Amino acid sequence: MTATPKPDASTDTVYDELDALHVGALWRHLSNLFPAQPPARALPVHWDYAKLRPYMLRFADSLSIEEAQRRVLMLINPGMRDTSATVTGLYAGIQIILPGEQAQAHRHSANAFRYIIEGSGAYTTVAGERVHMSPGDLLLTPGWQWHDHYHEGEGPMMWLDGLDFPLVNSLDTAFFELHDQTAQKPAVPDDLSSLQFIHGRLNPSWIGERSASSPIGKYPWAETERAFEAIADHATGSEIDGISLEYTNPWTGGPVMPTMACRIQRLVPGFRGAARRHTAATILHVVRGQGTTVVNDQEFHWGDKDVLVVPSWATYRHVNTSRTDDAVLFAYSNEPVVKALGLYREELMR
Ligand code: GTQ
Repeated sequence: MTATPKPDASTDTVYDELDALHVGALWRHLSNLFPAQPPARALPVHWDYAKLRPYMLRFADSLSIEEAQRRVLMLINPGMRDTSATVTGLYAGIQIILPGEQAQAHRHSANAFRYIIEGSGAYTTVAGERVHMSPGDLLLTPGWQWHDHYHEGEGPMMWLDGLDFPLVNSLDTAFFELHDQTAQKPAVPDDLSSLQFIHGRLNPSWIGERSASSPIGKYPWAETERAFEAIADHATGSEIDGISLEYTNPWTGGPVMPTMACRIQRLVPGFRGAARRHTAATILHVVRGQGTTVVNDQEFHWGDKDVLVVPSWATYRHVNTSRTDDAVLFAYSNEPVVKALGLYREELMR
């Protein structure tokens, strides 16, 4: 007895009929939906700051801050154009503001920070606190806090914006509001949160409210430098990331925001890092120095102020190519999200 042959599913219209019913057949999607390893959606990318800077200045000349609201060039990963992400869950942009310009007050549910690249004399007002900016400072704007920027100094001021909007948007949790005033009125003394909280392990005990994000408006470069100088060459640091220090939330000792961890890394002259991969996605900004980062066998040669992306599960290692000068990298990642969800894995490559 011969078995009746099954109808050839691929030649009839059954899948179109299912599609119209909003139904899919798992057997046709199994390997896409359950890849053996994280698919490389985000590509490793390097942005040369020297190439971007002329465009920043050109738009500063030709586009008013009122028109733009924020004058920012977005660093978009070629593998993630549909979401304007720089890497999974994260975004980086370069913002420029000129003397006398006021960037409109607004707020959004996405968390944000700024890492100051060049210029002086601007401040951002975050929830009524004016936070003054200098190169190397890290400024936080946790989700839903009003923020606006003003430049009262001279010359253009530029900084790196880091936001988690690709994650927030993917969760359909994005909200946005314009303030009814262009600029917020100061409600507390300038830089109050940094003055109160920055002193090592001394927290102000009278402040009872514990926020999910760090209450510190600014982690000044002077403090970062003081830490590096104190550690000096007494410690060798991590074999992968060098003398890597994490900016912390004083309430928890953990990451500065629930979705983003921020670090600063000093790679000593001639540093050759060990190779590793992990499931956190990282964005690196070169504070100063020259080096090479090898990502999945692709070599990226970086210099002052460049930006570089290391996607999830990409193998990477850092080299400081100078024999005389330190390299300093500012790094942020989605590690807190990946760890909170139990999805963190790492592997040291030997
Ligand atoms: O400065 O508030 O790069 O709201 C993207 C969104 C900067 C800002 C960005 C923003 C800002």
